[in-house]
Parts: sequence; C-alpha cells; structure tokens
Amino acid sequence: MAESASLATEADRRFMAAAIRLSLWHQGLTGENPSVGALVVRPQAEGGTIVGRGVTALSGRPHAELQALREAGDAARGATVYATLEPCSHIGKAPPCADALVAAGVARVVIATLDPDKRVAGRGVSILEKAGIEVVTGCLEAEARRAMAGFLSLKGRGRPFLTLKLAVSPDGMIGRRGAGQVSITGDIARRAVQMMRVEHEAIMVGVNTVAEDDPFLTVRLAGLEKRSPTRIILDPFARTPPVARLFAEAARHPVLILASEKASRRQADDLREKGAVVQTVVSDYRGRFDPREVLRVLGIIGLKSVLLEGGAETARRFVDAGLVDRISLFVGTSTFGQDGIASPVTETAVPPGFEIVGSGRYGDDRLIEYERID
Ligand code: AOF
Ligand code: ZN
Repeated sequence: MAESASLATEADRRFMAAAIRLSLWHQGLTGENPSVGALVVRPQAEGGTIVGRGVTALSGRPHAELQALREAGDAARGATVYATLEPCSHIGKAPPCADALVAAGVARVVIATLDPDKRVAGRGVSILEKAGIEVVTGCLEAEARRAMAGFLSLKGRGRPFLTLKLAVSPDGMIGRRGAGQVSITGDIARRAVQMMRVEHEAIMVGVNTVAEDDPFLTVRLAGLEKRSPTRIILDPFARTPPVARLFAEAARHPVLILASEKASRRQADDLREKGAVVQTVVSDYRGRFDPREVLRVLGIIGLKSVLLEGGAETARRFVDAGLVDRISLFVGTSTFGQDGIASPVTETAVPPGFEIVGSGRYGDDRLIEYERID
C-alpha cells in the first residue's frame, strides 16, 4: 500500500494498537463486514486523550468511525482519528465514513491498512486528503491485517481464511485406530481450543470424525456458550449418523453438511429433518471433494474464517492442496507408539512455506503456531 508509515509516531502506534484490540471485540460477529476499531484522540504533548471509541456493530453496521465520532461529538474537531481499516467511501446503508470524518472537522486520520473492497480501495483516503486532512497510512499494518485476515481473505481470494488445529502426541500421532475420541492434550489446552472456536465463524470436520468421535463441536466455556460457531461436516455421501450428538443443538448452532450429488436423497432429507442444512458440492467420480471447491462454496456463503479440526485425512488433503493459512499445533505429553494415526503435520514435519509465528504452554501441553509466508 502507499507507504506513509514513516509519518506515524510512537504515540500513533500506541493508539493504533489500542484500536486493533478494540476491533477484536466483535471478531466473527460482523457478518461479511470486517470488525474495525476506531478511536478519536485529542492530541496533547503527552500523547493524547481518547474522546471517542467505536467498533463495527454486531452484524456489520453502523461502522466503527461513525460510532467513535458520535461519542466524541464536538471534541472531534481538530482531533486525530485512528482507524484499523481505510474509512469507507461508498454509500451503503449509511453515508460514507470518510464524508463523516470530513464533516466532523478532524485534522488527521491514521489508517492501518487500505480497504480492498472495490467500492473503496483508496477512495476513502482521497476524500480525506482532498478535504485537507492529513492522512497517515500503514501504521501497524501487519498487526491490523492479521486481526482482519478473514475479511481480507474473503475479499481478496473469495474464500475464508483457513486455520488447521491439530493435537499430536510427542511421537506425532493424532489418535489411535478404532479408539474413537482419545485425549492427547489436557483440560487447559482443550479450553484453549474452545476459545479458538469462539474466534472463528465455523468449525469444519470430515464425516469420519463425526462417525468415530461423536463430538459436539460446540463451545462449552461458561458464559461463551452462545459463541459456538457453525459446524460444517464434509460428507460426500450424507452418511452422518442422524443420531450424532452434534444435532442436539442444531437449532441454536447451525450444522452445515456438504454432500455431493452422489448422496442418497433420502439420507440427505433425514439429516435435514435433524436440523442440518445440506448443501451440494461437486465431487469427483469417487465422491471426493476438491478442497478448493469446498472453500469456494464457503466463500459464497460469506464465511470469513474456518477452523479445520480434523481428522487426519481431511487435514492432509487441505494441507496438500496448499489451502491452509495457519496451523495451530498442540503437542501433548504421552506417546502413542504403534497403532497410532499419523498426523499430517508434526513439529518435525511442517509443510513447506510455513514459519513459526508464536508458541505457548497450556498446562503440560505446548502450542506452536505457524503461518504461511506468501
Ligand atoms: C468502515 N468502517 O467499521 C467497516 C467498514 O455493507 P456496508 O455498507 O456496511 O459496507 C461493507 C464494506 O464496508 C466492507 O466490505 C468493508 O469494505 C467496509 N467496512 N468500513 O469504514 C467499518 N466495517
Ligand atoms: Zn464506513
């Protein structure tokens, strides 16, 4: 993007970091809109005072800047505004944020990253500059882009950002054949996984995982139960058992089954009766999905972020197709030995093109996070 990061001061970076944190509040709750953070700050010698705050409202509107300006009122005149995304220039359900910033008489706007939306794409910046407002772009851009990776993926590639979560034993196994759900990590790590579910719009698994483990795939952290994301099952032949436990809460937390045109209509109807939405995705002659096509369909639905939770074969196919953007690898403490199911990713077998972006410890278990470097 137009690199004007050199004009960002240390104070600018501090306020932008606060705006990015604010943007995370509504992560996953703003529909196809990104969750943007905006602050109105009255500059002072010592940095400044925040007089207005805004985060994109639930379902996507009103936008962050309008709310921050509303809170600031007259104090916005001559102030600096921090926005994690370029203020919009298009007329949607509300007038453009860029026009609102001009009307409010702000003196300076600091932006983390430009908006890839074709209706905006630099026009927001031009409106501000034409009105004589000083504009700084690229402030904490990498951090802001990470915070809205889902939106950028959907707008730029037409598909959701895909995170693969795996829990492996130290000898690189993700389970034991025919043993159903086995514990690889402890309770603290399992809670961390539930938090990851909260942060994504959908969880995706292959049908074998449902048949063998019978998981709920919901969030069961006290107070966050409502944040269970959509549960997606890759199930070409509509063989998800209608008695699967995940149907228990289908009315509250959607179940989306992706089946192929080869699935029996009766079985698909049975699953619909259990509360699932069954959507057809084209498959090959063996009834296998092309992972690219799966993500394309999920993009059409408008999903910005998906957490792929297994099993091994499903994970491997998305990894091999180069479609995984982030890997969260939990490593437990007890080895499995033989009859284990080998993980497609281990600490010593990381797919090419990934680098470590973070690590942590959850009880006795470790988490290593990798991201694709493009
Ligand atoms: C902003 N501030 O807080 C957000 C923005 O359907 P609409 O009218 O809400 O427009 C959606 C587009 O607006 C979305 O694709 C993105 O480009 C931008 N989102 N812009 O100025 C905000 N959430
Ligand atoms: Zn806007």
